[in-house]
Amino acid sequence: MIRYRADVHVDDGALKSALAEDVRRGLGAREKWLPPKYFYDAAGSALFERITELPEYYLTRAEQALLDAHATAILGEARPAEIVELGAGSPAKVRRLLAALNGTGPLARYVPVDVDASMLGRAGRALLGEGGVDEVHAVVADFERHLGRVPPAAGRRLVAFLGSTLGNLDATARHALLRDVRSLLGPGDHFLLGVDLVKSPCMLHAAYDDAAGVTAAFNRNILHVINRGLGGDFDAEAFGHYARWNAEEARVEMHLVAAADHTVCLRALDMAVAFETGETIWTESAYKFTRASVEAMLDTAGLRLVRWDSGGGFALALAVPARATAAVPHAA
Ligand code: AVJ
Repeated sequence: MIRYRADVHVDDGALKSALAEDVRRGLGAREKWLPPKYFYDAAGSALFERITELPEYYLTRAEQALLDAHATAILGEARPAEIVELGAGSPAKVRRLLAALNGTGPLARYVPVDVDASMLGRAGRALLGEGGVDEVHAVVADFERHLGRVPPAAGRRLVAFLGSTLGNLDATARHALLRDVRSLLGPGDHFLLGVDLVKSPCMLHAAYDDAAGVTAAFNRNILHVINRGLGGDFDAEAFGHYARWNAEEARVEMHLVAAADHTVCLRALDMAVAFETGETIWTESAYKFTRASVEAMLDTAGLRLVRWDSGGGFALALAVPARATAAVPHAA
């Protein structure tokens, strides 16, 4: 019996042309920007793992504590036969969910969705070896583009989107993603969302500008990714790390700041990018939420909040598909 399978919807060629397109647009703009998904090559993923262990970066520990405390109750409510995990990354989060299933037997199927095929393979095989799940059906795909490719449900479904990854998306992209999530759910299915909460600016700033400089290295790593992918000659050390809390927009903004006037060449794009001293590349937004903002955001996507567990400045929101709204009758 085949217990691990992977459907591949993004290959290296597709990833490379998406990178080329995004960099051409982002670095060609008057206010330069880059999408945060390009942080995560092998080095960037390792740096992110180090970030999760920093004293200032409370998010991962807070979410883990919430999962340890409440996963049994959450899964008792959702009673899933399968878990679809978006932007799965490391198996640490789903492992906590599986541990909470004890007694009700192994999960029939785990469907992780992520662009990193090798990470999915390692995580999938490890989870199968641990016995918490019968079958892993990995979907190598971009969760912002390919949620339509998730295989049909194999039973009652829980879609999980943890780690506050949703916070990287702006309001328009969040809405589109939540609509896609809604269409993955049938009656009786659930959506579990992990979100970071609005809190003191000092704590937020420290979490994104740690004393050991790991977040700075993580931020600069995106320039190495571009150098390798597009034949660039960025000197990552010529950029400083800058993080600011934007209270109006409820987001932490991360930037790279050019230390001097200089020009960078991107061979694969035949593009020269000029920087002035102090000019920035906006590399990430990390939106922060409240219970009210989460409830409203879910609501406009056809999802209804049914459970809210918060602590340590973080929250787990459990939602179900809202009843279809009645069709508006024709005016007489
Ligand atoms: C993985 C998107 C949740 O926004 O906190 C960590 C990435 N950026 N430090 C976050 C990140 C800077 C992280 N997420």
